[in-house]
Amino acid sequence: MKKGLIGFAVAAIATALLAGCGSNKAEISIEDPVVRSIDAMSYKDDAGKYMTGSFMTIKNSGGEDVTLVGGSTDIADRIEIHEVIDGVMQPMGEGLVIKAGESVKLRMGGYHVMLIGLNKDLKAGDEATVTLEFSDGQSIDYTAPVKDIAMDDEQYGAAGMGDGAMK
Ligand SMILES: [Cu+2]
Repeated sequence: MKKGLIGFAVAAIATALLAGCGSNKAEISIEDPVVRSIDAMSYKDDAGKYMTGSFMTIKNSGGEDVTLVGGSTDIADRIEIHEVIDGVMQPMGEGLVIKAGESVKLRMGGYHVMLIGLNKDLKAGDEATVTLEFSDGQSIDYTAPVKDIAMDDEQYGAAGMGDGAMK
């Protein structure tokens, strides 16, 4: 009987906690962000401007799904949200959904934030600040270290964005 009461109390507290953080909005956090350093030999797009990817885990600890729809940064003309399908990267027209209570990992060869038309060199050891915009109107800034990230077997963007890009 006593055990049952304690169990009930624990369940009630857990419910209260869930109700508290599971408010009916998205609560977004950015974890372990990085920006890939650029290699002047291989990272030109068709316009002759540099681009690179940014990777991180986006966590939504709130009670509503939210969609990453875009962003901006001082160091590039524009930002796109990309995915890689069959080795080809392409913009996600609908954005990237982060479900309530879940995390989505952005990584080489998968979802990523693309910084297009870089206006400066990005070398390992630099930092880059990026603002991400979400469907509910929130925008979140993050400052990420720039790192050398090797190509992996996933052939990130090997055939993407036209000839000569992201090889
Ligand atoms: Cu991309």
